[in-house]
Amino acid sequence: MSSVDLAARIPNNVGLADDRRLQRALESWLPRYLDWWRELGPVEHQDHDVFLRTATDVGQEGWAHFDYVRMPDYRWGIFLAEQADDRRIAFGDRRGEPVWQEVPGEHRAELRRLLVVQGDTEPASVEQQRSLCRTAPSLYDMRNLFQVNVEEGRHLWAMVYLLHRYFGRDGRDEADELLERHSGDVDNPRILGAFNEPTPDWLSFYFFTYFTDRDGKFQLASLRESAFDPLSRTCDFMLKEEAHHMFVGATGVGRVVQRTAELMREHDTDDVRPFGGIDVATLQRYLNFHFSVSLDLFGAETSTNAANYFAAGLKGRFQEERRADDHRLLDATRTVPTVADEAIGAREVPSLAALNETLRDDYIADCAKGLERWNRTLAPVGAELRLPHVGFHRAVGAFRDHHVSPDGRLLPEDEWAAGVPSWLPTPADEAFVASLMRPVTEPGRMAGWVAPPSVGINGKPIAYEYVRGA
Ligand code: BYC
Repeated sequence: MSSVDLAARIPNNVGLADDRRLQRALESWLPRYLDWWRELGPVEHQDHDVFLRTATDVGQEGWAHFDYVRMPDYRWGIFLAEQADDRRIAFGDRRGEPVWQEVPGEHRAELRRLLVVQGDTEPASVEQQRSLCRTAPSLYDMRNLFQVNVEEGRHLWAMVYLLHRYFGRDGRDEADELLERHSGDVDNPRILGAFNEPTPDWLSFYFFTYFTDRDGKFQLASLRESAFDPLSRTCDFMLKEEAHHMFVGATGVGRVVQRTAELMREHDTDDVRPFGGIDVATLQRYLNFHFSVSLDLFGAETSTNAANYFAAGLKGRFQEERRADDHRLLDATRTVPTVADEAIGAREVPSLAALNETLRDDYIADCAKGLERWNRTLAPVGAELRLPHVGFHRAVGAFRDHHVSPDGRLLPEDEWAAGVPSWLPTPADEAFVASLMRPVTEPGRMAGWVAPPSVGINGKPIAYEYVRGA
């Protein structure tokens, strides 16, 4: 592909047509990306027309258009939110100074690391979800899955753009490696734990998009605060797309909950499995799993990395500028959980060291909102879902080597082992959920375990043929 064709193939607002060096870098990366997409993207329907949203602009009046497209022909673009006039660093040691348009030498390694960790999650999730299209509960859902997948692909592009444009040879190497690590690969896994877990069924997919994509929202919102302006602007735009991914999770779980409540009412029982529904106890176990592995994504309660990122202006807090403090945190303290003397307690630490915990707190508060909505559906049938204790089933941080029940009791090994089948999905749960995963491809029809959505996509009816020929 010639450079001119390349710039036309990749919608962008970064002046790609005039940047020969970047064109050359992307010219060699694009075919690798497409190979990766063909090999590790969705296992089926690659040659079918899918009704997809494509980002085309960053303007106020419409930033995307909807049309049928074959996924390998999707125009993965590069978009940064518009540059603000005179934007200043909002936090850390250099608060008040102008933001950076280039990478300062002293922060190169840390910024590269942040881009790589962020970039790594995006293709990882596509890999995790690649088989789900075989068992979609409706064409509407299949299309949403593909929408999430192509946009995660675009988010990879966003990080790869920054690596190629600002990090020279190292950046190019990192961009290549983003296509070489694979989710669950024993020799070359993805960087963060949750992205090596399989997403084998649609219940897992809905919980993943609710809980794990929401980590994405909070991490991207923190990186949007960055003094490195191109990163900030990139994340700002990614967050627009991310909102839909969380919508898929929130409404997906909500529709399952609704169906479960209907069956409970209809048959006057909690045990809706014989009627093809997913019982609340099973939903709670899936929720417990996805919430706890997503909590791990925020890192340890205290982190020198996080303190350094903040002091340097690389990564802020969620909604940094709305916070009523000095945005430097040099004297501030807060408490973080600890496990000492066989009890869960708290210790006071510098707030700067505890930024991962602060972001995790904000995230937990956001997660709780969806549960309130689901519980409004469950209340009439006398059921409820709960977020487990923050220490439950954790592999990172203070709780790592301890066993904590969902209601927050520190447990000896044997009590933990006895409780696990009631707290986390069992092989029998997984087999039951798998047994429900039968594809439904007739427009407008839904699998029996999930209620229909309340509206279709972009003004189209629910019965629209969102994937043609599936
Ligand atoms: N698994 O100092 P600590 C998304 C490592 S999701 C494995 O506490 P730090 C999306 C850590 O790297 C958002 N390793 O860590 C969602 C560190 O290693 P090094 C992704 C872990 O640096 C759905 C060491 O342990 N974006 O977008 O404060 C679909 C010490 O830990 C884990 C980001 O995460 C783990 N869970 O915090 C698609 C933003 N946790 O450096 C997409 C960028 C920690 O000593 N990343 N470690 O070798 C960051 O800001 C930070 O790297 C982290 C970790 C918050 C992840």
